[in-house]
Amino acid sequence: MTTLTLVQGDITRESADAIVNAANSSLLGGGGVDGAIHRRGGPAILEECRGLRAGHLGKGLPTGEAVATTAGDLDARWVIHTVGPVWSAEQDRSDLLASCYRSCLRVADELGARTVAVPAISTGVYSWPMEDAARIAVETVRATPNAVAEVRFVLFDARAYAAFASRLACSRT
Ligand code: AR6
Repeated sequence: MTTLTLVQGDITRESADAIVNAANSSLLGGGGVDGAIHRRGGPAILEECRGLRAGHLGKGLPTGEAVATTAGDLDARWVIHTVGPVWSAEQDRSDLLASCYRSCLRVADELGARTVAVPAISTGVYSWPMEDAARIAVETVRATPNAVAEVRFVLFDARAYAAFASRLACSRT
């Protein structure tokens, strides 16, 4: 049984078996969580990402999928990189966002990670509305069978924390 927990803060300060990165398909870095992870995690993460791009991920990591690398200097064993969908008002991309969480849990299981810290994927640069993203995140983790003991959502600000807290409360009833 997976326990879902919430903390407000910077995900790069967390201690966990695996830390999820809200990456882009290039796996070569960016802003937001991605920038922070590469800054604090150091060059070993980027080096391994480059290796993935030179190998089986030559075209990049598709949206909704996930892949693990070392966590470098972070207080974790692995970073699990996933690529969220860009929010679209015209097209329902919810399943791709749900797929990010499912893929991360599958990779975490394969690694044997027991604690996983996860950001609110797609809610920054990719503009997904926070309440809807929280609903998808919580529902998907609850509905996905896995061996992870704790999925810890790490929310950057009070608004994101409140959205996840209210969704977590809903799904308990
Ligand atoms: N710790 C926890 N949450 C954070 C942190 C942090 N250090 N920094 C930002 N957030 P984003 P996306 C929150 O933009 O929307 C990058 O350039 C942020 O407030 O990191 O999936 C990638 O390379 C927001 O709620 O990810 C991609 O190109 C959430 O984390 C693109 O952004 C996600 O924001 C991915 O965009």
